[in-house]
Amino acid sequence: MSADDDKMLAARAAVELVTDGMALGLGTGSTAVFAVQLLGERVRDGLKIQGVPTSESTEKLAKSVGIPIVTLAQCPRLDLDIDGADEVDPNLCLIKGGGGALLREKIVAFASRRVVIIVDEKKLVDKLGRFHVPIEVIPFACGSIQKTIIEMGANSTVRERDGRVFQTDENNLILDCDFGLIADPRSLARKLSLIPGVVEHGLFIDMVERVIIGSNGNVKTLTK
Ligand code: A5P
Repeated sequence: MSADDDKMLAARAAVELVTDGMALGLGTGSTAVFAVQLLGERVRDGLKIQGVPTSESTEKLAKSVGIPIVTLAQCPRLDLDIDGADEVDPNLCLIKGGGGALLREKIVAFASRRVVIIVDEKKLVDKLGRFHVPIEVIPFACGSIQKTIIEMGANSTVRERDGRVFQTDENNLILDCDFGLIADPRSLARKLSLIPGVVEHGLFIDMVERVIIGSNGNVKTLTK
């Protein structure tokens, strides 16, 4: 079984939770892609849903597979959000943002009654932090935020993609921050949110109802 097979298994289990009439959050990343494709198959078979995509790439994919798209203005509360994650700890706290979509992902998760995370087993960790925490910042504040991160005892790099500075869907920058293993993710999340110019960070605390894990051909579920 490859990681992709396990991602697909987790996505399939999450998509089975979807019923007629639901408004869904559509996540971003390679695992969420499987979920959106599977949802598209069910839509072709007659399932009636609406989706709020968490990125421009997901919006493009969702449209291509026939999922009706709505905005949060049209549909401010969603029934279920299905998304991936970069790390998951035993308390179901997450690091997200490896794909750069953490801001819209967190907004959509917050707007959702249930958040279901789909991962392969490699994403499970005892403590968050080996994956560097992505922080979305407005460009004007980038230098001073990097200095603040250093003063907090961490290092950061401005994310690049294909040799160019990466810009988010909201035209912001991402700082990938190495805090080491994070003893208290809740406290770090609070501190980061207080820094002016930080638009959002990739620590998702107390947002998740369940994590569905594809693991060597089997599906496991973690709930709180
Ligand atoms: C996108 O910004 C991220 O939060 C993704 O959800 C996360 O990086 C997981 O992506 P994969 O499913 O590709 O690992």
